[in-house]
Amino acid sequence: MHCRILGAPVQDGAGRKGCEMGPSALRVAGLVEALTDLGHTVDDLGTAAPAPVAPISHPNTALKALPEIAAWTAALAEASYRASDNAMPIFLGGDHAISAGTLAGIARRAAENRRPLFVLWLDAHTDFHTLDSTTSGNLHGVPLAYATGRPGFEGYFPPLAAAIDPARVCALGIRSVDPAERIALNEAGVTLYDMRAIDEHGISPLLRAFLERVAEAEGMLHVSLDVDFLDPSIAPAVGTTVPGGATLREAHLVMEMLSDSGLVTSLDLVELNPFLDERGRTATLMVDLTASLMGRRIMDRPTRSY
Ligand code: B3U
Ligand code: MN
Ligand code: MN
Repeated sequence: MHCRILGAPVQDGAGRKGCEMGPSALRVAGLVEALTDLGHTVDDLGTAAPAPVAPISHPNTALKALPEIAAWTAALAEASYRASDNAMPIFLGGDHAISAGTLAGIARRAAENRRPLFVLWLDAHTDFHTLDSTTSGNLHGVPLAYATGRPGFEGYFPPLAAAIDPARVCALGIRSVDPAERIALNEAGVTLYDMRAIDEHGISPLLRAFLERVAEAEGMLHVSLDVDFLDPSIAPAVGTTVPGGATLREAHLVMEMLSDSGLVTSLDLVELNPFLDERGRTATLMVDLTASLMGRRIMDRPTRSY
């Protein structure tokens, strides 16, 4: 596969500073080498820059860094649209606010290709707030709402070339949902598998059902991997740790199933805060998970499922 990697050092969307260093840490942890070792070609596009920042005011006074995040969203929407032309883009966050831009650009690409776009959101959170409903004001909590065309972003974030159908979104690993998000998620028809669903059924049948839908529709599939999808005991480098996350084995299994499916067309690696890491272990884990998604296997023969 031909991969294009793009650094998006955004940190103003998160409550704690440090995600700006995420792209560097992922590179230092050997992302490019891991991909080339697997036989992929890699074009490192370097580091994105925000569009010019213009002042914006909004009635929700809790909002933090709205002009900055709007500027990043505009730049990343354009950059991700370009990076997804006949290649698999991998976006290195940066906090999860980068996905407002990456999803907008990928949705435009999918519309142009006349293919439905599906999104797998691997996260403790649903990031389904609008600019009006967020109480923390941290804009890493809004990208999925924006990209699925929820109202309230008009005049603040750039207009969407194409909105993603929320019925084509699957959120997996969820264990922290705010009341306003809960109501909106139910109305929107997002498929949501929380930790209870994972515990009751196992992660693989849940993911398999979603992948079957993507395959059936001949869709494109964007995967957005938030570090806090993982349990904090294995991935401490994130500002918003939530206990009870995916285990190492669950996370690798998800990545291997995604790889087997051959359906993934773009990827975000987000929320890595290297300032909070322990000797690079979270950055290394994110690279290892990416390698599993891109074809690394324990054995070089198909795994039997009985
Ligand atoms: N829903 C909360 C918490 C949160 C969302 N995303 C992260 N944290 N990383 C909020 O602030 O919007
Ligand atoms: Mn997130
Ligand atoms: Mn999260």
